[in-house]
Amino acid sequence: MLAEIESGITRWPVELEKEYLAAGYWENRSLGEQIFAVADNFPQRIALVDPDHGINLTFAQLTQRADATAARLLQLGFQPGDRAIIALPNTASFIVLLLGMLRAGILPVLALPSHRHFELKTLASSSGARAYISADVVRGFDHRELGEKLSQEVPNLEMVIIDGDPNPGQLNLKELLAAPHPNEVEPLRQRFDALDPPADQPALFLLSGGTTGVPKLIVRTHNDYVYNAKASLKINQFTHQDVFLAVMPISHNFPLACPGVLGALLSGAKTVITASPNPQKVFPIIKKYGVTHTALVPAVAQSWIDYQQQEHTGDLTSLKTLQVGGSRMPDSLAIKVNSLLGAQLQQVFGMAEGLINMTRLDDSEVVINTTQGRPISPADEVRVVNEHFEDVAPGEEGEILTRGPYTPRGYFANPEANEKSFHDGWYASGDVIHRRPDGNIVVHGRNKDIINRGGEKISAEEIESFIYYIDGVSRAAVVAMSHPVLHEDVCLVVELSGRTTLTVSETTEHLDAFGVARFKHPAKIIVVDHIPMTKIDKIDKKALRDFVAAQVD
Ligand code: OOB
Repeated sequence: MLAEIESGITRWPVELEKEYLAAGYWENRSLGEQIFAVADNFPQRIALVDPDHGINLTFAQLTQRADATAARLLQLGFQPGDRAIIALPNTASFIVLLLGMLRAGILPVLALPSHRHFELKTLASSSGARAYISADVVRGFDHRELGEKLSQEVPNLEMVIIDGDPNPGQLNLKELLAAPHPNEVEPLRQRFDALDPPADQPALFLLSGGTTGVPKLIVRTHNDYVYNAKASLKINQFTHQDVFLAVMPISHNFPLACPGVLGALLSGAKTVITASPNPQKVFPIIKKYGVTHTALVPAVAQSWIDYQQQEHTGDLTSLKTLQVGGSRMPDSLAIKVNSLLGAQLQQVFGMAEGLINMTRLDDSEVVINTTQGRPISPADEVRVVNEHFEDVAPGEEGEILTRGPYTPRGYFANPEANEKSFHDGWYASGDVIHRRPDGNIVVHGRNKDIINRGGEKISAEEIESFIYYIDGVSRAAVVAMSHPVLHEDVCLVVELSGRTTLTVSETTEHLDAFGVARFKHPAKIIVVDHIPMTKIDKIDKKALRDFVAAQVD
């Protein structure tokens, strides 16, 4: 059934697959089946709360809706193995849909509502998705129109499914997600229990925060992704009495599966899902629902701490663990978490490509506040290497390589990217780290040409390629500049000929015309006579970053 995509997938070596199974890291049970088995133990417990839309679903209601959704999707003509892009904001609908797709064996491609025409067109083509699923209007942007355009341009994208008010010819997500008639519940359950997809097959596609112009797809199998969530759960001592708050976009691996929403579902715990991380909105939600765990990027953690420091109004007593990751948390911020938010900090250094590192809850303060933790699985392998892929001496700085039971061996159908990022099965994330004698990792920087804007990764090359279309730009370089809240933002340095200025509003207009997501647009432009070059005539990004830092600070 999955023959069409099988050729794009790099599997683990067969011997290793056997080892992971024998050791119990892989359980040979699908994600949907495992969540349903847990739900059977807690049918009347609340699984999902969406305070933005007044939705409360018990585990029984959630699983029943998921099966009904699965049936309606198949009725529309989807087949197991088909792909569909989800670009929904954080809502209960997203989770019901995700579970429904897992039950039907339809593979979600997890995009963001901030993605625009450029990203989505590329994704729709590379994934072969048959549908684009989004909300009608998000932050003033009309996704129905975008969906129409995409479906006209990409032949495989036949359906546009809208949460809200669809345009003519588009489908209404709410109708797909509605509860089944009571008579249908049992037959649907039996039907989809029987259709359970093999656990060594793909469950979903994540996007890589990668360095090249084309968003790369990461295939996560049921076996590896269940383990991702369960290994994270084990370290977090998360139980069915805990409450997880999903506040960062759940298309990201971190709030989805580390342990995140999937971990909460697999524990029989409650998930509260909301779209805005604004502390004024979120703090009352934490209090009302007794949230115990959440996952944030440092920029959001900082906004919570600042707010609490200024307003002293948040009752966060229920909060036990605050996970922070996605970009390097400054040590100076880490030390404030416990005293100001009253929660134990857990630093998380992870990647959609697999490897997750976490500080442990009982680690010393020094470890928790100054390191990014250690791998969550005993089967994770980590090397620290120099530019020739030779191991550096213990404790020395180098680039991290990793492989393991939840780190796939290649991107989907992208031999060029695999050549660059995978070496003999080892994934090279491009992060520069050192490992302390106790095994904890400290992230120092990176050898990859990206900007990490508050946790969202932006490829410099991608933005540069669009800037070159602007008349009068003779050379362009995109680099990170420091930002007080996001820690990094996008700075464009240009050499011009035939024009003397280039403004941010001009580049915004230009990038909008290409349909490039707004979060990737330059926030500052510096015009120079000469962009520094290396001896081999490449742009010297390091010198440029130093130059920009001197200009901006
Ligand atoms: C998470 O995943 P991605 O795929 O969006 O980004 C991965 C990259 C890493 O290679 C690294 O460059 C950076 O994000 N990163 C960190 C970090 N956590 C991620 N850099 C420094 N310190 C950290 N704590 O960002 C992600 C996935 C799962 C869990 C957590 C984060």
